[in-house]
Amino acid sequence: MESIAEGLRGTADPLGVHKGFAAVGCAHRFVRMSACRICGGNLTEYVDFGRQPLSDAFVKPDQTENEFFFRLAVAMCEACTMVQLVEEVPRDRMFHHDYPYQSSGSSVMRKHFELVAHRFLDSELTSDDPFIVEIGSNDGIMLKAVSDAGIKHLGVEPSGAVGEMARSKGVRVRTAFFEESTATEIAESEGHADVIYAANTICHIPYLDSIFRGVDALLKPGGVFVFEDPYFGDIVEKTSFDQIYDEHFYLFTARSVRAMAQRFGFDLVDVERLPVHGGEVRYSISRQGERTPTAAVAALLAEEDERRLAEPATVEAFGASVRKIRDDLVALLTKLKEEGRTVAAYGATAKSATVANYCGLGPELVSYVSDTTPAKQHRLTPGSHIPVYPPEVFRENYPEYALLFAWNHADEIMANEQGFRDAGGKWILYVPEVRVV
Ligand code: JHZ
Ligand code: SAH
Ligand code: ZN
Repeated sequence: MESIAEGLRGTADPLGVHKGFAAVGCAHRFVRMSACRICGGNLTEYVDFGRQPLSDAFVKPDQTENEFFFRLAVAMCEACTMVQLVEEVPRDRMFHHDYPYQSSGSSVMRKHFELVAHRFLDSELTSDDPFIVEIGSNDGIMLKAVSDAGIKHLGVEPSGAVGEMARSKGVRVRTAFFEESTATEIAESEGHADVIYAANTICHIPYLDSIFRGVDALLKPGGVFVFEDPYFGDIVEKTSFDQIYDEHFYLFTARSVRAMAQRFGFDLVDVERLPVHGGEVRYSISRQGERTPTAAVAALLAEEDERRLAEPATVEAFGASVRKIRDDLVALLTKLKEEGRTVAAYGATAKSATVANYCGLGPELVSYVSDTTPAKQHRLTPGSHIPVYPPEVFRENYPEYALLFAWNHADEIMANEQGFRDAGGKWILYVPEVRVV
């Protein structure tokens, strides 16, 4: 894989046809990379976003020299259909003591995770010694309610600063990456878990074989492994290509998750579509034969077949829609600049790294990004070097246009920023298409 990946580095047309490689045994416009990270099957590359920085590496203004870049491109496995990145960023470059993303920055997400906690408390924790483990517990957004209910729990979270925030809310956290050895240690020292839960974390972990062995070591008989992540079906439907960045190594479908679960000795027993983060699916997984899959599993698999979600033509069409959004967005922002309009952005999201770097946006087109996260403020966005300021800067002097990078939180943000609208401000959205509202 490395040699082909190297060969494509610095391509002039990142999303275009790699003509030099078109003869690699296929009729489609793709390059065949080597092996699927899940099953070892052949990978077919479809969409290439070119050179990209770490999406959450907000840089100090005097430290722009040493940024890390990698080639961001998406491939699909010809055997198990898992959609995945072709280059893996080492985990400790992304998730370290100062990892800046704080889950609790959105009131909608706080409510979402409180409901998740209560669902487990109400219907999954039926054993004598209930125990829930969360992988990627971040600032404790979900486990806080479990802790408040007095239920035994443990968050496994490698990023130190957010782990500390969780501890300050009364949540127990082990600062570590979850993998087979961590799970075995937890099982030995704390006992086995009724529920292992992860939100927006499993798709971040390339080594899922180790994760499943760890789940097997840690889960009680009859226990359940539940995870929710961005759904490739929504990404294709909405052309939300900004869900593709370093941290999102996998883009799951029910089909690919079921194949993965079966490969590792588990069954996919339930799926639930979720509206959060632009569209996700919550997958429930149990050891093979322990639970009966719900009708929702069969229904989502059938829907994916009907939509031809795993067909090369679908993924190629997605690539074409991505290029259209890029062209439309660049044209709009260029026009606004020529007209002398003021344009800022809202939400220094990880997602926006792909938008800004793929579309070539910088401070000349978007003067700053407003964001509530202290660890991002007064830094520059990765690769694109747009300054990040606290929302007071936005409110004290509204721009004429605001590019909504946190479009997944649109309802919450637009309600909180009614003053911007009242002052004549307009939002720019680019998912599912570029428009001004
Ligand atoms: P938000 C991160 O993605 C990274 P991002 C990660 N890979 C992932 O999967 C998801 O989270 C879960 C700010 N904000 O949630 C806070 C305001 O300023 O879309 C955040 O910086 N005002 C783990 O970064 C950003 O916007 C507000 O009112 O794409 C939102 O980031 C609100 C609501 C948010 O995730
Ligand atoms: N569950 C929260 C946080 C998502 S952010 C939410 O949905 O909002 C992803 C989190 O996973 C980060 O805090 C990151 O540090 C953590 N993480 C990344 N790799 C991990 C691993 N191997 N084990 C446990 N946590 C991990
Ligand atoms: Zn595969």
